[in-house]
Amino acid sequence: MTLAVCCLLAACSTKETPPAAATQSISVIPAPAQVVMNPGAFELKAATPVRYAAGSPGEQVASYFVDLMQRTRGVALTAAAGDTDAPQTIAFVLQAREGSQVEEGYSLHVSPERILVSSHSPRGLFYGAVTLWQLAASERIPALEIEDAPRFRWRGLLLDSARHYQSPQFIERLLDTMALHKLNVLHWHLTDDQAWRLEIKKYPKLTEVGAWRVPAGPAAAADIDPATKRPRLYGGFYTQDQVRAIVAYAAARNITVMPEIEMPGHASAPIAAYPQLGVTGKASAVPADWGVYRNLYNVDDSTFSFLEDVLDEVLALFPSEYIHVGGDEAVKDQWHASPRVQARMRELGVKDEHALQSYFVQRIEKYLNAHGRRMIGWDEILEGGLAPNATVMSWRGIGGAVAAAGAGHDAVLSPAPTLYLDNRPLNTARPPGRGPVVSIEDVYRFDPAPAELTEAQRAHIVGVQANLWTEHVRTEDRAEYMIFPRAAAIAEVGWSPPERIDWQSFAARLPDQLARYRALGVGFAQAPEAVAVVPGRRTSHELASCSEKILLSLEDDAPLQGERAVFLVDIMNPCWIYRAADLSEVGAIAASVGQVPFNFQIGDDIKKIPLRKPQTAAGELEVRIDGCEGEKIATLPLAPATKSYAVTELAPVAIAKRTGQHDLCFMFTQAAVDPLWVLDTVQLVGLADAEGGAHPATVGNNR
Ligand code: TNX
Repeated sequence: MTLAVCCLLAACSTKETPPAAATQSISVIPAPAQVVMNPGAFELKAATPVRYAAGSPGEQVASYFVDLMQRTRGVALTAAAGDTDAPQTIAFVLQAREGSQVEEGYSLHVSPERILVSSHSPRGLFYGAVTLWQLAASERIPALEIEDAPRFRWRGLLLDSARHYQSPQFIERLLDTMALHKLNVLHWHLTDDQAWRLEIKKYPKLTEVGAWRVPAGPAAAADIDPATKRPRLYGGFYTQDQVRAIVAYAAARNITVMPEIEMPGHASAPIAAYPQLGVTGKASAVPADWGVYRNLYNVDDSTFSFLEDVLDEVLALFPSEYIHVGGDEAVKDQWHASPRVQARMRELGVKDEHALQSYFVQRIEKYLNAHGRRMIGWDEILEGGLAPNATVMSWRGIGGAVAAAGAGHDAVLSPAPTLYLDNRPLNTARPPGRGPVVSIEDVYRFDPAPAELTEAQRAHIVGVQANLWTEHVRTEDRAEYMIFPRAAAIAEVGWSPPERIDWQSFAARLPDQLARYRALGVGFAQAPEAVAVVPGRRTSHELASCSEKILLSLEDDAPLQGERAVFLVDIMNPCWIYRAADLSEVGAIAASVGQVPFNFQIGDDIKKIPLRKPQTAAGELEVRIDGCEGEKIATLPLAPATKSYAVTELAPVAIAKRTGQHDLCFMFTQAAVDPLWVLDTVQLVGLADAEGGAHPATVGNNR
């Protein structure tokens, strides 16, 4: 054996990963790369000095740590410059380190005598402080040695502030909590069809017009603003001063705020503000539907000048190396139909609309590169030819990342549905969002090193990101609920080495993470307390959906103030099944129903929604037995519900006596898709009640 090999082996054996049991005895998320437990503990007291070398970056980190301890543990430590080698101190020390120079790495040594957090970078020091804060849940901090560094350099979270607006205060709190997960990229989705939220000085109408919309539906249309005598507008935007403050706040927590300015699609709001940017030239209001609009930017030079002007202001605000330009879901119909766009395509010599999107994106990339930045876009930017230096954010599964990495490009993994936090987090909960459940375990089990990739291609995976889209996430409380604790799972996937990824271990550490959220005042999802079941009554979330084409947990559009109902509905096929209903003692069926605006841009798919012929003008709720093709056993007229924007209890309808268990199928008849009728609850009314003509036992509803 040569000397070199000996050394190599020796180096390996000192770095040998300790047995899993050693890491499990501390409760840190994300799990550190290497932990060695030692005997004894450091006793933390309020009098324990927190030290850093005068004038070093340790100062900022030390005061961050002290503040955190005060806020969350009520311990009043004091940070000061001084001797970082003194006994019974906590020291934050920036030191040149040999060996691995991973930018965000750190060491944390706890002995009964002292605590030393050291790193060769301020970032690493910061993460060491975060780990120490997690360990300092009690006064006895176990003696140990941690050597830690992230697996990926991109550990992101997307916040969609376009579909719904969140306050700067909320965003700062989110940044705070992200930092405590060692997440380091906030992907800020600032523009979309439904809003433009970033102040651009040169184009004031982007926010004067583009940041405001009339929400969908009759309840909002009837909500007249006394000041304007028009329907009240929903919206808001971020001033450049606010953005600068947010970016600085993030930077102090080692988070890069990466803006996304969508193009060439998802652009209805800017086109509403400046119709000359669009293809049709027609003026229209900022729309309030979800889904995919056909509106695209045109490809005139003046439009590129506009985008470059916007980017100039964006670059001045955001130091982020990467600028996200969207690129997703740009349906090409308008470009295809426009003689002007087609003429421009011939001039440019591009063969089809995909190639035109590629031209569009490459032109923007050149501009960004010339200004020292890198471009990133959703995986559609691969279509028609990828811009030469672009990084791909893979959302339609991981195929985009595989293709990008194969072509030598970097990629971030952010696949739907696994890393899409707009999906419901728990089966037992009914927040508005996408219907299919993505549990914390689903997120945790996401593999960022897919077998489809060769070793060389894996090197192009720069990281992972979870996305909170907010079509159905109207409030800040709900945003937190959707993000946490699933963000803890993505944080560990992005940070911890593969040999530390262990669901059982993570699940065992989760209760401590939830305790941290409580200490921080951060909302999170957890299984609700068991609610008393009203016999025979089920909410839409407790029924089976007949299909899951576009399954949504959809919030009612009314009432405008106060609590609203939430319905689980497949908007492509509103149809529910009450499985194995025991009808032996049932004399009648009652239901509560809602109607919501059909505000979904789904293109020609709208023709696929089945419409069943109504018997009366208002339509009916029909109940069939033994499946949806079975005999109709009850018909509940919708007329009483047409007058209410919110939920209406329909009177029970008697059914013929039956025995045994049957699947009951609930479908509406209606002449048009809008409004969308939805089931809130169904109730099987006992024979005694039904015969007495009584209404069903009063039900608490699911609001
Ligand atoms: C698809 S993800 C989108 C978003 C939606 C999201 C959830 C991506 C690049 N585009 O515009 O918000 O689904 O509905």
